[in-house]
Amino acid sequence: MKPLEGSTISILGLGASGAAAARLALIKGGEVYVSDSQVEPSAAAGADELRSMGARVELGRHDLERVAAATAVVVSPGIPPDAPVLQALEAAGGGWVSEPEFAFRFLDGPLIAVTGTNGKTTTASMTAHLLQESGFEVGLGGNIGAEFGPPASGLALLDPVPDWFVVEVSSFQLADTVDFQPSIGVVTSLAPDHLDRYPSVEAYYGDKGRLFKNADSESRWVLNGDSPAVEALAGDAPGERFRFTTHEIEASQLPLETHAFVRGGELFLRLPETDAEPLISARELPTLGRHNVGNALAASLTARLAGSARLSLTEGMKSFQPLPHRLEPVGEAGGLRWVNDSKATNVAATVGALNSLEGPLVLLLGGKDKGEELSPLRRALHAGVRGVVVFGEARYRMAAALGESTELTVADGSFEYAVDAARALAKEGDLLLLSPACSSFDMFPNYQARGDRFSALARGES
Ligand code: UMA
Repeated sequence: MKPLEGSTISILGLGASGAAAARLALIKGGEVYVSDSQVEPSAAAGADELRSMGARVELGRHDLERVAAATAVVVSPGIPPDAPVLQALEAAGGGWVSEPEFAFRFLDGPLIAVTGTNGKTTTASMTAHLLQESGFEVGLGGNIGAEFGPPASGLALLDPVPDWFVVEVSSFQLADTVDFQPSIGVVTSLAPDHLDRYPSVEAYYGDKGRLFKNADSESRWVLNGDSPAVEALAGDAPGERFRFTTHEIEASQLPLETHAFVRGGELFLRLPETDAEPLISARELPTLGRHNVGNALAASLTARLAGSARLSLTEGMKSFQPLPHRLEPVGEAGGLRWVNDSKATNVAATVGALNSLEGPLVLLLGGKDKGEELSPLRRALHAGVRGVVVFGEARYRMAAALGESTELTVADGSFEYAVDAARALAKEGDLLLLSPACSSFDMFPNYQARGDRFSALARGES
């Protein structure tokens, strides 16, 4: 008998999560009702396939009676707890679970769950890559997005079952977990975020903290040792803690509870009762920036705990492909090191890039103006920033915000014209950084197209 035979499963939302959860529920024998408040949700194209598999799919409304009568309700992460359907369900005495919680019930192998405000996608991808390089079969997915892997429910259908599941989980997905229990849980960083959905930072951290809800003595936790907020999140949860720090630490001063660190520009691991193991020099990492050193330490520590050998970690780190459009080194045309950070579509992301890169660099800033407060950009301009070129719709407001804090060019022309202006400001060996702090829609269909154009110029294409 299939595990969900005789059960009715109601899936709220027909995006990537809803479609994957519905497939899983159908294959496991459940009677499935999928509903979405929109008439044309993002995965509407999959509705016919789900119907052909036996699901009842309703677009444009949720039938609360059906939802409330289900054995289990699976909610998509984009549906906030104050959505009318959840409010009504709560009022009717019903509960719901998140999509990764539902998937977890069918994951037939050990799970690494990676969360954190920043760095979770790179860390999850690198962990999966390092494990693969060590000969493990890995299923990578979750919040990470379709470009890199399926939702957790898609992983639950992998055949054969991989040696490890590596799942990126967001706070929205941790929110409605019950039994979710990773073998290894990773927290890359913690900072205020998503305050459009959460009433307070504490509420956001509260959902992140659910990673530790089912901790037991077998649990292993990889934690950012530089973040008191991460430490507080773990609290007194049971399990063994492994911490990484991006600070340079002298051998004599290395705290016992630090297991991944940097010494003399080199990344090291040191597991309990073993000597320190050198991995790779920070300069040899294919990823750029200080925060990516932290991500590499987190990923290598996690992969080591999951069974990777040291030598394969070193090889794996060298062969890791940086994620596209995120501080991605893309070429060296004109003696400059071109860095595509086109995914930085808001001020905070660009400030993060600047904090992470020492320079010398020339920054390309601009695009469609989202009306954000721009003063943090001015404060983030450090001594390594040789100059800034502002372009696109936001250029005049950017120029006004930066004032005379840097060598500034206002590019009144095309994207290519702006890139040429940046080249003119730069000196041999500089980083040419596209980290625009704006969306791309004034000049491109999306941030990927903007990054692709920049990468083509970096390769010397016209
Ligand atoms: N909807 C209803 N009823 C409502 C409100 C909304 O039916 O009352 C519907 C919407 O019309 C929509 C669906 O619910 O069709 C919501 O879908 P979704 O937003 O959950 O989208 P998915 O395609 O399932 O994508 C989600 C994650 N999106 C969000 O958390 C917002 C994806 O993360 C994730 O890759 C995917 O599940 C698979 O796990 C994206 C993301 O931006 C990449 N995540 C945030 C982040 O990383 O910061 C959290």
